Amino acid sequence: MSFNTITYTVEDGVAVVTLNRPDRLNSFNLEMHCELREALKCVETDPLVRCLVLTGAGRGFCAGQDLSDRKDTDVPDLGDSIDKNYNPLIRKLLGMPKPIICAVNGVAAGAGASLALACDIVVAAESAYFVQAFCNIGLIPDSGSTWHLPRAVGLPRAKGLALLGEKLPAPQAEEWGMIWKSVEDDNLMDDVMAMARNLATKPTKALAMIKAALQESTANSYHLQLEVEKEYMRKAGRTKDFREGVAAFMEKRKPNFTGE
Ligand code: T3D
Repeated sequence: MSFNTITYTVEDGVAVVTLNRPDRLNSFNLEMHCELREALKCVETDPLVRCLVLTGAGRGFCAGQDLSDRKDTDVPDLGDSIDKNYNPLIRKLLGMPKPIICAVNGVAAGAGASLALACDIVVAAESAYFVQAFCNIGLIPDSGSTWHLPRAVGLPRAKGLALLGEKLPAPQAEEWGMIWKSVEDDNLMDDVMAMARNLATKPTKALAMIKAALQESTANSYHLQLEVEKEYMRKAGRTKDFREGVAAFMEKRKPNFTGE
């Protein structure tokens, strides 16, 4: 599949989407939004894809909105931009019925940081950092950051990050529980791809239900969540992969999950 602002490859059940505007630190323009939407549709519908890796080309992961597209507009309707592009993107990631690993190869700023936080597992290079850059240009955190940040790091740290707009180095983001882990720069893609290939061999439908149940828990009472678990458990019990998992356990062999 050929794109201008991203690359898209599939191998061993893993789709890799690379944001590819390195001279602008992979910041978003409209074309990148459109192409990413297209790629995510492929990830969702291609049964051969069972895990997505999202990363960036060059020295940055993503610097959020391309600000050169905003410089000539006096009073832009940014709500419209959020409504048409950023919110649908974040909703697509949250609802993706397959696990998503974000390989943060360098700076993740503005909506780029929000994008990373909307993925399921974030692995960052040690030299990478996160910046809630919005306050530095008179904006507010978007693309789910005001929701994800306080839940990930607690309100006091979320406020510090969002109000100060300072760099949060990847190792500290790991220490604060904002990301899964930081790894040596040279190991980032090897570690991420090993994790992705492993996830692509797991029972994909159960993983999708795990994502959904955890997501739903944030809005539910404890008792309601027990009901949510019951319903997903019912569905999981009807999958082919569950039968395979039990059979493999009983036969003392490795399961061969097909994602069905
Ligand atoms: O507008 C809407 O639709 C609403 C939604 C908004 C969502 C948002 O994301 S708002 C936040 C937008 N992003 C930012 O404010 C971040 C701006 N960038 C920076 O603060 C810094 O570039 C970084 C902290 C990310 C990295 O700093 P540094 O020193 O490593 O790199 P640099 O020299 O600043 O940037 C390198 C190049 O990338 C440079 O271009 P040049 O001079 O080499 O030609 C720079 O202009 C360009 N670049 C970086 N970020 C952006 C960008 N160009 C356009 N837009 C960017 N966001």
